[in-house]
Amino acid sequence: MGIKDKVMERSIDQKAMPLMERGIEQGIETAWERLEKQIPQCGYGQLGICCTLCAMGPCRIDPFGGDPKRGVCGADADIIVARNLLQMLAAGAASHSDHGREILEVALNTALGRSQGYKIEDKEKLFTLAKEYGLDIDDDPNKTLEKLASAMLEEFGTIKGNIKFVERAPEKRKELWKKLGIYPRSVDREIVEAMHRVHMGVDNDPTNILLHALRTSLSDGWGGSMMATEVSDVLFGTPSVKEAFFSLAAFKEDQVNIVLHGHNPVLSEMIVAAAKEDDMLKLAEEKGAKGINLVGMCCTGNEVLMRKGVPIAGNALNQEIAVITGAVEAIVVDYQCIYPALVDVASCFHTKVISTSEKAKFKGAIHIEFHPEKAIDVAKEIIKIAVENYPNRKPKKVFIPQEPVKGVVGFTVEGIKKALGGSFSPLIDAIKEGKIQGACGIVGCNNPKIKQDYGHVILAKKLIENNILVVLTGCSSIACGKAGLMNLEASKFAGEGLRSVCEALGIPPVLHMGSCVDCSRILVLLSELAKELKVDISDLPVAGAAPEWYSQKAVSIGAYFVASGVFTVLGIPPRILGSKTVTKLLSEEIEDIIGAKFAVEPDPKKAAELIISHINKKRKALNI
Ligand code: SF4
Ligand code: MSK
Repeated sequence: MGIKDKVMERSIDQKAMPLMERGIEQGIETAWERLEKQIPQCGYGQLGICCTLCAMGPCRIDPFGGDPKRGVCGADADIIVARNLLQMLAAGAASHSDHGREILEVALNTALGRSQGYKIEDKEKLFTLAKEYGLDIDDDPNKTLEKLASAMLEEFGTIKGNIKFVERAPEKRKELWKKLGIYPRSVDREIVEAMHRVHMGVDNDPTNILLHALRTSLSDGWGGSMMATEVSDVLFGTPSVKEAFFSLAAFKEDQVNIVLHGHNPVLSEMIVAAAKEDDMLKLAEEKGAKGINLVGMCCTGNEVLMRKGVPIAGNALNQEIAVITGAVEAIVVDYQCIYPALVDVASCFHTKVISTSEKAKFKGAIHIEFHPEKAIDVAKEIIKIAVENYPNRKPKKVFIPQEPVKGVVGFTVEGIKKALGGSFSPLIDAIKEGKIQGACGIVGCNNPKIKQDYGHVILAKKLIENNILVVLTGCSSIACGKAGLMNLEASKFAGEGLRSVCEALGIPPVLHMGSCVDCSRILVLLSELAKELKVDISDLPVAGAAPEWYSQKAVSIGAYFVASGVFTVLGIPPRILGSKTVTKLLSEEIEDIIGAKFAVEPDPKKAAELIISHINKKRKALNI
């Protein structure tokens, strides 16, 4: 197969393709080459029937019903599959929630005057949250922030037995969670208990294991992630609707290019602030650059895109390709979704990889540790390294695609409500009238097993064509942004009803709602709509999808969507097919228990059909 054909098999990202070709020509190994070297991947692993939990193993189960039927301890396929799934989910819930805890720690340090460069950007939200937590509002907002951050931090290990934000769910849903014994108690507790249950000889009932998986995911979605989103809004500002630029064309030939990659906005926000300061700009000028160009990647990119309008280069599979532009002076990483191989690709160019979190170090990277009390100093130190690296750029190696793709981003629950004139009634009316048939949250990652962005973009196009409003987070939103679906003109791809609503409101038919932790915004939106209609979330004509997911966090997101009552379609099969019991439970029986289920459909056109028929079913049940 020729290089062009190979690239077209790998991605639909037009701006990335010429760079991918260059990478192949230059023999630079990326995720696609590494996947090829892994083929065939282990069949036991894919089915989830390999257990490495204890030193009596590793054990594997015969997928055809022969021997071995059990591991050394006696665990069968059902136990092994359920435990593996719970362990994967717990890592995802922990990642989101630990991110949330760090935001709260920065908030607390800011309130106590112990941080550098941070301030309260959204006082109104601070006061609203404080009231929700039953706290008094002080004359000094920092006092209120101190109390709020402390109250939230306490909920990570609280003994009071519940997480405040969970109360935002509709009554019927909460009652169901209580009845099933999966009302999340505290963030850390559910994750620690998950790790306890997967220890050899603890939870050996697959249904019981999966119920705890749902509870753990709820402590993420309605707990750790929601706290991360809300307090990031307080500290850095609640996003507002703004123009945005997507794709690898966001790099600039005559400026110092710095990529902000990972998930947590605490340092990247300070880099955004510091890059505007005179001393940094002067240094760039001294080094022959016309400025400092910050460009986002993955969810750190989404955070600074939504709040500060920083252009975004791409999603997970673009991270290595970005370096191949030869125009990246530094790629600054915090944590999650950062390929360790990034350092190897960077070594082919002048690019410096700078790690910043004490919990996420990379062999071969420069480590400059972030601490909130000297955040601006750290940000400047990092920018300085990048600027000083600018003269090392080799012009012959530089290739930057032209013209970033324009779009509109910055949609929050508050923002959507405001755009609708202060209440969700117009949206509900449009749904009742059938102008909008329903809504779908498309979330999650890239995975080289699926043509990059194809799953996200084709699914989104099919849904809007059928008058289904699409809301997006994470890499999915970046995929649709790069494909031009966030442009106001993208309404032309929407069905007549949805198009008329979008044109009247001046919004695109697919709405960027933020980073992975901001899936919590989707939960709040669903809850508000359900309350307005006086129904449960599971009654709404809505669905979720993760067409190209790869990460443990996506397992947690998918589980809290389903546990919250949202039918969810996955484009990549989870590693559960080695157990008929677990597969049947999650794809069929769970619907009678929790009001929603999972489906697996790698073809986005067929996934759209599943979602459309689900939404029709829900509309019918609601008599609309
Ligand atoms: Fe094998 Fe059981 Fe140990 Fe897993 S927990 S590795 S199945 S002995
Ligand atoms: S960055 S979790 S690859 S969405 Fe949030 Fe993208 Fe998935 Fe990471």
